[in-house]
Amino acid sequence: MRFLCSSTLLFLSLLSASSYALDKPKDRVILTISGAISTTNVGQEAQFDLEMLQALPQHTITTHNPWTEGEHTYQGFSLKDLLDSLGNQGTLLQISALNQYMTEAPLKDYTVEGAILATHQDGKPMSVRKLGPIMVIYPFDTNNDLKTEVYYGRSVWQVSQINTLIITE
Ligand SMILES: Nc1nc2c(c(=O)[nH]1)N[C@H]1C(S)=C(S)[C@@H](COP(=O)(O)O)O[C@H]1N2
Ligand SMILES: [Mo]
Repeated sequence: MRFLCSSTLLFLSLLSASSYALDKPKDRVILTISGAISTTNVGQEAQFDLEMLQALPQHTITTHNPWTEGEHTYQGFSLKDLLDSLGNQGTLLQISALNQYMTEAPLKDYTVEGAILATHQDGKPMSVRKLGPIMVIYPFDTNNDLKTEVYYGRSVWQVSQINTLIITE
């Protein structure tokens, strides 16, 4: 009996350790996170399909931006919410796009500056042709300080991969 109990407990704790990890994506993977994270679902990475990203708290920003005509409402998630759920320790992000563009941005941009990772424009999923499936959107219309090359350069569209780095100063 004692053996049964302890082996059952061992089994349950192994089960919870492995199932604590993220679900695996069921659909096309649109975002892969790597680097200083502790929760993964495929090898050392955390991979997400659109449905998994839509399960995160959603935020909207209504703004113009230099790459699209007119004002639009962008909906998506906060990168901080996503990274917190993965046990992230990194403070610097390397954000890569489908066209191999890569830039670095501090995680602070997603808290202090209020950027979101948009998956929807005016309620519709963003196609690759419309700079999707994921685009970094800053609230340009409510903060003129964002209208600089620094933030334009961090406005990555067609985002596909994010690596997080621990930077010690
Ligand atoms: N996917 C992707 N996003 C990108 C870029 C890019 O080449 N690919 N260029 C960045 C840079 S450096 C700037 S300044 C702005 C503006 O690019 P544009 O002047 O080519 O429109 O988009 C940023 N986002
Ligand atoms: Mo740029």
